[in-house]
Amino acid sequence: MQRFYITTPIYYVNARPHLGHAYTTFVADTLKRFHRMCGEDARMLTGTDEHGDKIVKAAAKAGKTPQEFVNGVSAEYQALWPKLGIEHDSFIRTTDPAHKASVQALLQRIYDKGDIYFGEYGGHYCTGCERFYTEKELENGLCPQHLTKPEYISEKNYFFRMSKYQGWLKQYILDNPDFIRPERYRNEVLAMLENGVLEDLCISRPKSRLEWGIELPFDRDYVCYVWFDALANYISALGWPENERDESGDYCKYWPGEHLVAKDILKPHGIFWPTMLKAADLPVYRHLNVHGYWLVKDTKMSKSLGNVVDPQVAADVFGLDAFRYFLMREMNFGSDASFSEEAIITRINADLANDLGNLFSRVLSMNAKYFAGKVPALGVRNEADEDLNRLTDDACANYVQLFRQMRCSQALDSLWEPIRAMNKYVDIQAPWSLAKEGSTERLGTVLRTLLEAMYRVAALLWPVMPSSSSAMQEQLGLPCEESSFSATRLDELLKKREHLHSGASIALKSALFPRLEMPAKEEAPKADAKKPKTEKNARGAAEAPAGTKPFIEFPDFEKLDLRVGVILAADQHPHADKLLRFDVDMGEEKPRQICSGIAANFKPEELIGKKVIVVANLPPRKLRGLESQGMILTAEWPGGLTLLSADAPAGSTIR
Ligand code: ME8
Repeated sequence: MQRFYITTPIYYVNARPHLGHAYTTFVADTLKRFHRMCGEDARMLTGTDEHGDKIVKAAAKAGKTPQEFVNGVSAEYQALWPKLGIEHDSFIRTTDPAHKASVQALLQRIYDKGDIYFGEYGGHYCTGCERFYTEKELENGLCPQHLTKPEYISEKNYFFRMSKYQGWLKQYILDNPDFIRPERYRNEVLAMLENGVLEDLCISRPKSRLEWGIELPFDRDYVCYVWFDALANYISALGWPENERDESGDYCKYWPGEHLVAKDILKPHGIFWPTMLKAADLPVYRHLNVHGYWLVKDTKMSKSLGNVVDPQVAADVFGLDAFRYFLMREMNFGSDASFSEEAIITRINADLANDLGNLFSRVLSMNAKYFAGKVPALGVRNEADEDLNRLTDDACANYVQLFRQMRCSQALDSLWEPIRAMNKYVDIQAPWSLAKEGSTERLGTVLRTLLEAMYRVAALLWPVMPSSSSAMQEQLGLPCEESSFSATRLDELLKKREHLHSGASIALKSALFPRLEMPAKEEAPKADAKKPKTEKNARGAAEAPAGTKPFIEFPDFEKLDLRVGVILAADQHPHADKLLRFDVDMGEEKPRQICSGIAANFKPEELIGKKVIVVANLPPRKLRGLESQGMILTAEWPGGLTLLSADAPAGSTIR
């Protein structure tokens, strides 16, 4: 029996699960189900990444010990997945004793081979990324991911001789074109390997700086770098190294597996992990499947921007299967996609309520009306019936092939061809006219042709929408039995055109996907008597009242991100009399440094503790040599100036 092992990243426990985490985990669950449906022995792994600096800081902020803190957030992840219908087979935590032992074994093996050495290192360390950056990698001296200034740290550490494997990895990627897919990410990794020499990887942190990690087996004064620890989860979860040579053990059965990640963690998965495996003489993974980001209003989701989508709320509001369908259909695997209420409602109404739901509803109610809910017999088929069957055959075959290539959105698109064609077929064949004419045999053939094609489509949808697919199969009188999944059954779904039994009772009606109401659009402000009259300019566009700046569009206004900040520290700018320098708490990991030209109006010490309003999404810029990461808003009048304020916690959004 073929085996399929799919993994998600193990998520950091410094944040609560959001749409992005749910997406990757849904894809993994869908792929696992897909491979089960194909008759394979499929297994899925997810888990939580619990060591490192970030976690220590988040725990301290929450007033907990790291262990208490990670237990709490990991439990949230573990509780969420079943609620979202996710059926993972194992959940790994990097604080599990078995994982720790496995990481130590991996380190020891590479150390014994001579590929880990002790050396001195100085670098720019970003706590957000938990990694060192070289001068070249920084953008304007800032971490390219977090736009914060890394700390320069120089210390003795252990290094993995990653550079030794640069040539091998490049050749491996060239020889295995879909090792990293889609292609754009393969090219990105190749570019990383081609642009100069790959540096050795610093894989330790001295305990004097960080205790929360796995001890190096060969030096108890150091803990292991989080990425080295985290990546090993993919094999530690299979019981490696104990069962490395045991054919009946999980490691031999399931490794090498398939990884699923977003583009943010391409480098550790595309470079660190295969070289680590190679150094340990272990086989590399089958494929690294890389997807894009879910954006909200074209912006990356982040806690500080307050635009994080809670997957459980979305599943409750839109329905779990509809939410899953939307995510799988809307994101072209590899590219970014936008999440919005409008987008999900539009998609659900068009594809599920109108196309699929409507098809089931009309065909089942006609069958109830004309055949008392019994499956009608097939008569002679005409060209239109054959066309529909051929289209269904092709679409089903494409669906399976596209799924195997991780092209889930295109796979679903392909399956919607027969669904739309069936709705057209109903319109053209007009069963109601056949009934009126008394053409019972032809009426039966039309409905039976539809019911059969509906069954094949419904059954194939199981990996994406398990409950709805089961409900549809049940309505057609053939309940979905997971125990019957096999390669033969899949082959039948792809090729066999008759599955239902003539005369069997099927559902009399179906109401699967209710249409959703689009939320009322925010109305453009109506010009009324109290508001200043607007003038039209030469092109007929409205002009702003005299004395104000020209009108802007509402979407332009929406781009502004205004936040409440609390001034933690204030002092005179060292090189500019007019500027004050502040540390402002914006509810983020670190306070922001902001410079503001208000030295003539305030003494620095009188502003400490003051709540201010900050434009939070201006790009950082240097003001007389100091970087300013935002702008504090003021109200001004002739001869006076004050700071805008709001009585709300740091980080609150202003709308
Ligand atoms: O990176 N859109 O954990 P993490 C799509 N612990 N997917 C998103 C997303 C978004 N906006 N945001 C997050 C780590 N994800 C490490 C991984 S693995 C050995 C260690 C998903 O909690 C996506 O899968 O930051 C991304 O790769 C992952 O969450 C990052 O999760």
